[in-house]
Amino acid sequence: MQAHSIEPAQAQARRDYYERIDKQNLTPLWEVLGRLVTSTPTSPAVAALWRYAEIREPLLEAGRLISAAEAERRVLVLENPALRGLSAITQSVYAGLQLIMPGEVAAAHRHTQSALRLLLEGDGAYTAVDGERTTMRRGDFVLTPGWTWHDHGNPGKQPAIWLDGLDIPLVRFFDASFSEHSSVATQMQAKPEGDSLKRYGTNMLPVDYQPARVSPSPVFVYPYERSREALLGISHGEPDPHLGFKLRYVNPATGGSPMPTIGAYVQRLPRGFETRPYRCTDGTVYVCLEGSGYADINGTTHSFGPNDIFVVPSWNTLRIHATADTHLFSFSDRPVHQALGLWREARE
Ligand code: GTQ
Repeated sequence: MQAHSIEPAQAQARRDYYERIDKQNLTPLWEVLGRLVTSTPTSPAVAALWRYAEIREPLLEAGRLISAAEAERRVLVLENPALRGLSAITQSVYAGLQLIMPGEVAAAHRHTQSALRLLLEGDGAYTAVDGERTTMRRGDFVLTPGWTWHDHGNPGKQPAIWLDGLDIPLVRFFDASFSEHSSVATQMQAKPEGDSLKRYGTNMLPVDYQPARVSPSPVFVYPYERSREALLGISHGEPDPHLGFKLRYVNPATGGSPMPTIGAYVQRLPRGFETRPYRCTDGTVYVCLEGSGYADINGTTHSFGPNDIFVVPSWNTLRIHATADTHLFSFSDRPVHQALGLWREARE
């Protein structure tokens, strides 16, 4: 509402009126319109960074306080400091750090929420999706698409820690959560490990395969070894001034995002490179896989190193200064913005 000057009597009459209609669950739009329809996004989320070195010990402590079996999923949720209590790192996206101790399993279940994993430490743990196991190594990006059965385990000797990314807040917004437990803790291995990667992840598809219109990737793992090789292979010539050398993970059968609600990306910033100011509507979670640097988010600088995680809310201005050759994994709800015609970016 524009600032019109009004008589005190008129102001009082309006207040009385608001009070009367309030009892009927009515409210005047003209008092709130400016806050509803903003000229640019005004996310209540704030930028934040979690230093791996500072959260690793508390996470391992959880390993002594509660078993994976008791917890079902032993996870510390990374809550946006401005959205405490909502289990959300942005308005639409959830992130957490999951710990599985040697010999433990996290029992099979499925839910409509889509999930990704990014292994940070403890090579040798696995995630099984619909009867196929994937052994994870650091930096591997693993999918558990909505409504797929999944369980995790750690046959190794070291604690396994990975980043979980889910669309929990988005599914909550749509009131569309369904879940169920499996009758078995650990799924039968219906297929040999690597089966889906061979069928769908080598620039070929099963001859009669037809992806559904909205379908997650049939590939459940994007090994870091391959993504890393791709990044190194394209790192010649001039990096994009805003993004460096950046690739997006795709559903190889459609070219779309790995899962309908979650997009994922990996980028390389050469040592000394400084990105130009960049904004986009998809609030994004970043994880440093290699290197180090400074993320300047809306004018506040956060230093980061390996395994550190930071969040850049919608329409915050991001600049990254790499102080070593740096690889950043990131994920967001960009596919949803794009499907709904809402996605925007601005490059200065
Ligand atoms: O591993 O299935 O961080 O269901 C949150 C919910 C992980 C999982 C989370 C989950 C999972």
